[in-house]
Amino acid sequence: MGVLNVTPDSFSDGGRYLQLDAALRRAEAMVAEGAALIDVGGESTRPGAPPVSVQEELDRVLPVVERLARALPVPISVDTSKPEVIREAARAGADLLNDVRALRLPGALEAAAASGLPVCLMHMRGEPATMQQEPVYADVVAEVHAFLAERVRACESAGISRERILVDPGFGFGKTLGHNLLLLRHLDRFTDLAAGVLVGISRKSMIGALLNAPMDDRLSGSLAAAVIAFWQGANIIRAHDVRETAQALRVCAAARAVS
Ligand code: 9MG
Repeated sequence: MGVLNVTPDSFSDGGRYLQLDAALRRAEAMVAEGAALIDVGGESTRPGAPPVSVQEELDRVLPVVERLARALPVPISVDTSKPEVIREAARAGADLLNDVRALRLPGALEAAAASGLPVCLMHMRGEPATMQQEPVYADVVAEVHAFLAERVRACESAGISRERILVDPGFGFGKTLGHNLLLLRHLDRFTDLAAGVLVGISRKSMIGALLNAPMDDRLSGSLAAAVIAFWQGANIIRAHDVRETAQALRVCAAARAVS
């Protein structure tokens, strides 16, 4: 899954039309590099990132989703928590809803169920602004698993069947480095919950902390984490460096295919 951020700082070269072209070019490049899915997001989930209004998120995301859905041969995922964006993105041609709040905002579950689209439910402790303030768990793997199991049940009650659900432990979302490592080490425990497991570890601060490396020097660490996640049962890896990630995963898949 290639990451396509459509926040103002991601394509800063002019007005919305130029940004649309730039977003399409970036998405096409990721598909050429091996992305099987493109994740479009209009609101940053980085710690401390400012919230975005519904209208602003719609304005950022919808034209891109419409354009990519027509132009690309791969499914388009939309990274959003807002019911209004879920509804409009589905109309615009989105194929997957990726929600870091696991459809907990009022109306989000109903909007997702009505869309008929598959969903990715991610675990996050707190909100992006505060989530990294000393998160505490007695047993992070058990607690994240229980949270995701509850959200899967909520989806099923709302009419979203298990075959349409992916789960994601939410690396870096309200977790210390130790919590993230435990989740990675025991990722296979999450494969019993739904149709698949999605993870996003690419360039995250856990890689930076382990390697003492800035954002632009986290490729090797991100690839190591992607390989571990894949080997532990992850089906979809959300990544910025698509070419390198796809190559690493092809090697893993080949090794797993032989007996
Ligand atoms: C939007 N976004 C940022 N990080 C993410 C992650 O780790 N997983 C998912 N599903 N979405 C993410």
